[in-house]
Amino acid sequence: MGTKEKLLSLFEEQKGTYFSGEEIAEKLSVSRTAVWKAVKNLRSEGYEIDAVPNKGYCLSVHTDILSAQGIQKYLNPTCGALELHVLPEVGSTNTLLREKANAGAAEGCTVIANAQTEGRGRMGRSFYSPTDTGIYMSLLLRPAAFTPVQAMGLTTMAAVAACEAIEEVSGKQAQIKWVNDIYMDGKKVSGILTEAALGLENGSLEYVVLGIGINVYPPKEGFPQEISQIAGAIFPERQNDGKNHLAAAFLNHFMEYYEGKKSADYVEKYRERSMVVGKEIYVRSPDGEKKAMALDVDQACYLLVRYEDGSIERLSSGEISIRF
Ligand code: BT5
Repeated sequence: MGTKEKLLSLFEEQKGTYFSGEEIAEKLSVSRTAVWKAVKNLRSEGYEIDAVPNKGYCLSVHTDILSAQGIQKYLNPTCGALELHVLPEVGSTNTLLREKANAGAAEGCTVIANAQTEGRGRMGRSFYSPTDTGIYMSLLLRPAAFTPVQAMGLTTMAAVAACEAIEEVSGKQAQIKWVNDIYMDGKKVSGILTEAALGLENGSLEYVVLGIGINVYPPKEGFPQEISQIAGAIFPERQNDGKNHLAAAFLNHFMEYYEGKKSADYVEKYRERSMVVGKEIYVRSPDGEKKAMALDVDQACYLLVRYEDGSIERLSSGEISIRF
């Protein structure tokens, strides 16, 4: 770690606390000039650092920039093996992590970006990922003992973990629209994209890249028109550590399920938060839309629906819509 990174750790650990230049130099075992340069570099990256004569330097509690140091301070020991790579902007964190996985990256490698230029959704759709207001994160998993079918449960775990993280940090209730969309107050605030790589010879699971995008704050110019009726943000305005805390809370909750440290019944928790069960929905297929009643989400996270002609179908994936 360079001086700038070490200084950021110190500041993030004790946000709002003043440290004299001398104290910092001593703690980091560097010269005062090096401290001054690191402060200057952090400021150029957008960190609000107050400097007061006789008091020293202090990172403002209003600073909310995604960083490994800022996330690390909220992580539980279950996340000990995660290796965080936080970048200002990437095409897609899922694409970058798949490249890393193909090159041999270990389980726990996590790519987090402040913005994406080619954020991806399911089935070739895009995920709007503007700078500074959201979290775009991908986590590499190599669940050796999982079958590809069991790996489908990872999306369910992630959806529950995302709701729990949002509820922990915002104090507000989040809901899940089957399969993988997280809603608050009728607006989509998060989406999950799980991609698996299978071995060519035996079809075994090589790795899973679990990607999640979270709209933490409303984008500065608002959401683009195409999604302005659908998309929402968790907080109306900036919070102290909103993004770093939320990113860590998601990793904490997810890793507890993944490592089996928390009740295995994440499916029950998924059901409790389902916004479709008991509602009239429309099931989309290449032939058009069909009206149905969503009856239940079963143990394998399939959606049970009853059509108007009384027939029942068990959907494993696909598209549904709800008319509010
Ligand atoms: C998803 O797809 O919602 C999964 C999104 C996953 C994004 C993460 S970010 C980190 C990682 N890297 C990636 O490249 N991707 C993952 P889907 O269910 O197909 O929903 C896509 C649809 O949601 C779009 O067609 C829009 O209607 C809507 N949408 C796009 N951007 C949105 C946003 N920021 N917030 C809410 N809705 C959005």
